[in-house]
Amino acid sequence: MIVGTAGHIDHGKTTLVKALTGVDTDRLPQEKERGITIELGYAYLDRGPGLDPLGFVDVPGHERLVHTMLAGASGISFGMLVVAADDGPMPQTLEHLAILALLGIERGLVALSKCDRADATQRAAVGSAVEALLLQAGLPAYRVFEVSAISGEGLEAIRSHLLAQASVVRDRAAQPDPEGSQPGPSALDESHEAPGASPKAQDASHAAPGAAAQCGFRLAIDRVFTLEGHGSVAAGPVHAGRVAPGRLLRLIPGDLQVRVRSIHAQGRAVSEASTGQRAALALAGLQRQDLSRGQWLVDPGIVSVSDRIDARVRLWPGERQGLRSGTQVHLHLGAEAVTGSVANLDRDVLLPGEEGLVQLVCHRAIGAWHRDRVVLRDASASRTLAGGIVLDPAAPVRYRRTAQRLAQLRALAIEHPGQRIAALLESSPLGIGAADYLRRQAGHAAVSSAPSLRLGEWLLDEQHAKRLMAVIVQQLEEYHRLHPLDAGIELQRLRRLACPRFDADAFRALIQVMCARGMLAVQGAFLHHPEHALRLSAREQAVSESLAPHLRAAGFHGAWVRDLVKHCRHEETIVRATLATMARAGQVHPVVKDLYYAPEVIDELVAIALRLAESTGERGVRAAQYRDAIGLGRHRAIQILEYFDRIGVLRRVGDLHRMRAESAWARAPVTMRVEVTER
Ligand SMILES: Nc1nc2c(ncn2[C@@H]2O[C@H](COP(=O)(O)OP(=O)(O)OP(=O)(O)O)[C@@H](O)[C@H]2O)c(=O)[nH]1
Ligand SMILES: [Mg+2]
Repeated sequence: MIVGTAGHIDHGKTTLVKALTGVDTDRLPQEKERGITIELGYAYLDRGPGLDPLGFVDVPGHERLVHTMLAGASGISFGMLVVAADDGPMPQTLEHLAILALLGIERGLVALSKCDRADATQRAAVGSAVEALLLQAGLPAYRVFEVSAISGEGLEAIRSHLLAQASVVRDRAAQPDPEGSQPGPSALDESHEAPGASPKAQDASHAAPGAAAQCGFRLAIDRVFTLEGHGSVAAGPVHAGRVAPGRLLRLIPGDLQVRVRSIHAQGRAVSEASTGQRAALALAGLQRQDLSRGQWLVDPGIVSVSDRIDARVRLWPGERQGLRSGTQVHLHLGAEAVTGSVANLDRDVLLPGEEGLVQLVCHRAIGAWHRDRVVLRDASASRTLAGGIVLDPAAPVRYRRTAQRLAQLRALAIEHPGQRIAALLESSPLGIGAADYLRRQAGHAAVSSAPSLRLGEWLLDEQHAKRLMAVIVQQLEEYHRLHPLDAGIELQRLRRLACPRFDADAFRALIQVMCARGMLAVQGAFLHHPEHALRLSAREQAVSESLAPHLRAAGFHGAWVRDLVKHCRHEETIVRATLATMARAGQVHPVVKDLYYAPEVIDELVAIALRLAESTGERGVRAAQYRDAIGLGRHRAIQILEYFDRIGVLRRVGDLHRMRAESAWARAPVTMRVEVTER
């Protein structure tokens, strides 16, 4: 558990932390000189053998340092508001209390400090004023303790309350250390280290630590320093997951990959740090200037960086005016602070005390994940306005206020992971990418339980899948109606006609499902309706049998209709009709008008073209090359290549006929590698 102080300047936060832990967290010379806290301070309280120490983050109370207070408070799991009994609630008492409430720090206490300076009447008056504020802020669980750092009154009560609270959250450090590293202060210990940075910790520790520890690791950097023998060190609260020395992490924003050399967690050397702890990671191959407060160290699998964040926020009830679109704000998320603006999504004005959906447009990209806490302060950074949770860290620029988009955001607000994905899929007619979804959720989500079709990496709600399939079939029938002599339509062309905004890979997988369900059929490179007339009449069958040997014998040269008529001695009209039906059925290939090739000959010609294309760096074939390879004239080589372009085997780019990545010939739908599981 990490306890964070809060409260007005000079009310005794640092003194209280020192009285509880023995550590003076004001380390900087300027702090000592001026007697005020400027940077975040850290201390740990030992809880006995085998137990994770209790962490403290001490914040400044100065009105100009609220951004520092926020960087610290966003990483804590327990709030300790300090209110001087002689002074009573003051402006930053109120603002810090609002911040604790907006950050969702529901567990905490209030220390009524300097009680040696207030008589019973005054204590009682300040006590009831504080109780009223707690109720207003929606933090009724905060217990009030009267203390004095001078007389020692009330200190023991606070200490034992904190220790009891810490054991409510199952203590991960209680488990034996697999690598047997020795606890105890060392060079990486933040409370022994000197200048240059700041701290914070948070939100994952609000949830059951066990659950969060399973997700992708991420640490919000609130403090950076260099240490002899260790190199650059980044410290901050572990929001989720766990980390061990040797692990590769990504530093974001930015694209540096770093390796963890060694770890301190809760003030001691460890072989692993996990959710809810403060950790200091020594990083290999980094300069100190590569690191700054506000960045994140994360598992490469959950990198999520964005300058556009959709969130649900509550405007603080104490605000006088509503929040309008276009309002300039300071946005605080994790240890990061960035300027930006607000756009209301579900109303024109968000009124004080109301909760609404907003898009936060940041002036630069930051790391952000689903359910991260955000706090908004006004443009001059003098007031805390609003706070809430991130719903979509990679929000769209367009269609951001449509009914469908708002339904998606409401789905993302659902707490239960299974219900959340189900509702999201229901409000996403074109489905969602599972990998993207998991990354934005920082790996903490259930996609397996969703009642959906899984199309490779794509998830599609069953009802939407049915609708999409109906549109595809309808488009295909329309195509057959307009082009009755075509065997069918090429895969991606059908996608462009039926659902151009649908993911191309997911479409391929959906077509495979439809083929498996008998809704579509595949013939060579083409899709067709299973009932698209492909059967030859008895007479045509007889004609086709007499044509077959001649077609095969014609080989690479192909057979002209007039020669076929001569050979088989049927009437020209019936020969032509038979060839047209055979072409639709994929039994002959009309390379140019009146010139037909047998399918096995075409297979061989395709194989030669693909082999040539694969052997060149440009993955394509030129007419001259192909002419030499098949031993025919240049003119015929071009005709054949152009036929391959038409049926989607190749694609012409200038003089080159390139292999198609999505060629149905190379990867016919029936043999597609996309995994399909139906649930
Ligand atoms: N009499 C009395 N004085 C106290 C008590 N606690 C703190 N003080 C004094 O109040 C002054 C301010 O204490 P700090 O602990 O620095 O206050 P702070 O809240 O940390 O101040 P900032 O960090 O600058 O916001 C110091 O001179 C302390 O000695 C107390 O319980 N009784
Ligand atoms: Mg202080």
